[in-house]
Amino acid sequence: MLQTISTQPFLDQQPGTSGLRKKVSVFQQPHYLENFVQSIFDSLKEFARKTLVVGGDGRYYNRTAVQIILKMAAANGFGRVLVGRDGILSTPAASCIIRKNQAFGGIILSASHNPGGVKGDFGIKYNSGNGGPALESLTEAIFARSQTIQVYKILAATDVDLNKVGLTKLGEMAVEVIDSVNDYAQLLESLFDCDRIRELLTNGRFRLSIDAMHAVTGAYAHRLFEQRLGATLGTVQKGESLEDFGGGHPDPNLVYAHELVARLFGDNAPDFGAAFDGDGDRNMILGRNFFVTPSDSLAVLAANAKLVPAYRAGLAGIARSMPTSQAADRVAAHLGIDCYETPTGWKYFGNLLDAGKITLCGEESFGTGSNHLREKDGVWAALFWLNILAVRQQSVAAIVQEHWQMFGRNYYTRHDYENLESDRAHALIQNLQSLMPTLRGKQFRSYQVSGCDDFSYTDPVDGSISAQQGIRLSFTNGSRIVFRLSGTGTQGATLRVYLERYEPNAAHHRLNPQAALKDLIAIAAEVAQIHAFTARATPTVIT
Ligand code: VG1
Ligand code: CO
Repeated sequence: MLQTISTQPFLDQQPGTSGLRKKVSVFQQPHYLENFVQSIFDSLKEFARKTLVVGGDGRYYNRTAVQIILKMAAANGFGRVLVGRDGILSTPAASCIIRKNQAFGGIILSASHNPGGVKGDFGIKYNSGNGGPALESLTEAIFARSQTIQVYKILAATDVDLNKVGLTKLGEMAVEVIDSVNDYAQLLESLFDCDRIRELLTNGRFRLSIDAMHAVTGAYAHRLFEQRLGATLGTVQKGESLEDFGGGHPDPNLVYAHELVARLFGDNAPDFGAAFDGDGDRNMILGRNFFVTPSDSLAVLAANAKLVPAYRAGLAGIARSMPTSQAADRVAAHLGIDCYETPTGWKYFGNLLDAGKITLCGEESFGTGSNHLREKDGVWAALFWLNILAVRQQSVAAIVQEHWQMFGRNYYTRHDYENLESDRAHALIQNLQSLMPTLRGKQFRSYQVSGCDDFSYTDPVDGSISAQQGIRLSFTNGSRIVFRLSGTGTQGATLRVYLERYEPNAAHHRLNPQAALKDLIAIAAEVAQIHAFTARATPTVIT
């Protein structure tokens, strides 16, 4: 039975960098999720009888939310929903399913790398028919709608059984429960030289270690690395997906993936390690005793793309988010292709990918991807690296060091000050904005400021403008400091400070990045008065 339920707007439903993310308890308020879902549907046009994809990273509240969304999709007139078994789809798998089935769009339930569980975070976002996150114009329309919403539509029906693959009906709407892994695994296998990767993984010498962090990639990693590519059982650690990620913080970086880091930097370390985040779109790449920064990873993948069957014909172009290091720019210049600089967030790559202007893209925040999907893709990045290793038969460290010799090294680090009082964080940014016009030409230690601006992006495909995307401080020697506030947190504010220095001389390529960037770190603190504004002596996370 179709029900039209009266409701009142919640005023805080503004999507951030990647959808609406809040504490689980916020989503559990009566009507909260329903309001947002109806706001999505009200902002879309002509979807009657079309196909919607639904799935999430399996965190607490995923099951409840999926059932609500199915009943609302039926009540709003979708013809068919494709839903992952048990409501599970990694973010890249959801993107794959939308594209493969030419669906109208999809709803992805995830708060990505944020902790899960009853006390953790939950999130929801809409992806369009290209498989990518909704563009800003749409997320703004959804937010505007959420502020005036009066009613939502839902079918009164019993829950759909999502345990088994197969077809059922919900009112007039078909519900197809699909295997969460198949199509995605097939797509990835079509991109890489799987025979060579299999040879590498089964030669008895090479050792691989994957950390799924008790999040969504467990099933995907078991299937691909162990079952399909022959890695020994046990290669995938923490492969069991848990609603609270085992109490962990499923963020694949040096701080939160410390067990994998300990393994790769310990005695008898494996040759290659990778970890993925809550929803499977982020990756961290490690070699034996070696950490590959995400910015370097993008550059190395681009420089070696021709070793991978799917990219053998070469790259159309590369894009990176603005705070990502300029290592990829050097590869693009070398290859004679364009390099685009976009605001933070994967949605800004979509138009460039759709228009065929780029083939690879990436972010410093452990995100790498290509035109095979419209989301970043953790497992894809690990396979790309394995393909390169299988062909080049060198260690990760040797490949990256050779890369630096050829292109120079972009020393890079990000300092996060998490959970700040929101007013303090905004005051710091406002202060920087007011300083901007005065900084040009100023000398700090051996660094002279060549420019300072608040990054504004004009999309080269649709001409849309996104302003105030982060304050950039550039220096005459090519170094940069970027300041911006996170748009994915659910508590207080997080200040991110991104630091980068270019070092052409190979004799100076073996420094610890924190030491190599010491002066810039001090300049950032001085210019932005970080300690005064945040009342913090040190960052909470350094990556
Ligand atoms: C962060 C990252 C950004 C990434 C976004 C979503 O955003 O910095 O690069 O695209 O998370 O990633 P912010 O606004 O907190 O800096 V995910 O894996 O959370 O979907
Ligand atoms: Co993620």
